[in-house]
Amino acid sequence: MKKIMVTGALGQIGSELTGKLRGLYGTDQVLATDIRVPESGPALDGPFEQLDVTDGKRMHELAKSFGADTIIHMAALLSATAEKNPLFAWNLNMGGLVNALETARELDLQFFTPSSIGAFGPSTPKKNTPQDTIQRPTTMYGVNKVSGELLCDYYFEKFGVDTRGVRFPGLISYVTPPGGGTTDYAVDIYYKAIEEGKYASFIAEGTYMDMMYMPDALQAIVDLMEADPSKLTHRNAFNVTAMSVEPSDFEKAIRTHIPDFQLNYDVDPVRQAIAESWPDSIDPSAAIAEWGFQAKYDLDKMTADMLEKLREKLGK
Ligand code: AKB
Repeated sequence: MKKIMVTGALGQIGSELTGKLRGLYGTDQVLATDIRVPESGPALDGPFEQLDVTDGKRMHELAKSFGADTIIHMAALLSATAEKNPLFAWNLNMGGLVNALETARELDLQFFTPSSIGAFGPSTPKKNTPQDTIQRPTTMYGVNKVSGELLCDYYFEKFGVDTRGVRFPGLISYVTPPGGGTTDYAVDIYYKAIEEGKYASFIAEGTYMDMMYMPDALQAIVDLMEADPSKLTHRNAFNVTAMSVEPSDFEKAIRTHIPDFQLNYDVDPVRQAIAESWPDSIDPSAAIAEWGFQAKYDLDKMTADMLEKLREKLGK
């Protein structure tokens, strides 16, 4: 990875990934693109172009004129938003992905895109979900993610595009809030703990999902992209996770720093149903074996860092 184009660079992952890649490979080596145009902020510290990922011609032109050797395709709608407007989600998530894969094929670029725990469904084994298993998701987001995993495999097998990817769990970060995800409660809870000392979770007590702190997610992308291709059996859609947690686990962890913190529940049936269709915990052993994946943050370490950084950010 030397000249990298990032789509969705203002999103939850893209905004931090762009900064990390610029730190590693040089500011001018990373072209940030997004459908939105920021007035200020880190995306503008280096090259930035507006890009609607459904416009394949412009995507190709931007990658070509930048001289990219890698495309990291992050632009996508998350699970809860996709469920509200499934056809739009299909067009954006799949249309954007096909355009990015075609750009990679035409210009011979290395390629990364994330899949998700949302690629699993109710008939998938729920605990320690294997790398290779039943994938019959019941959400549009999940349908997009499984289709995307297969499409990335296809572009590798058929055209030799160096496609790589992981199945991300819920990602937790103090920098850019997520939007429209089922796991977003795990970010909201930290903001509300500091701002109000209490939080009403839209996910019910006892609902386990995998989560990961953003620094580990960013490192996973870099490590997978730099991995020796001869060691990769799976290439796309590696299970990665740092913890399997439910809302009251966050409550306990936050209370060690904010003893009066109160957690209540105001369950959203739509997001609860999505969460229940996903695994409780996934098995990352293929990622560990094939490219040395490891997460540095567990729940307690992440909570301490989140609260410290959020207090600085919110001035509390
Ligand atoms: C979502 O909740 O939609 C995402 C995901 C797990 O892919 N955070």
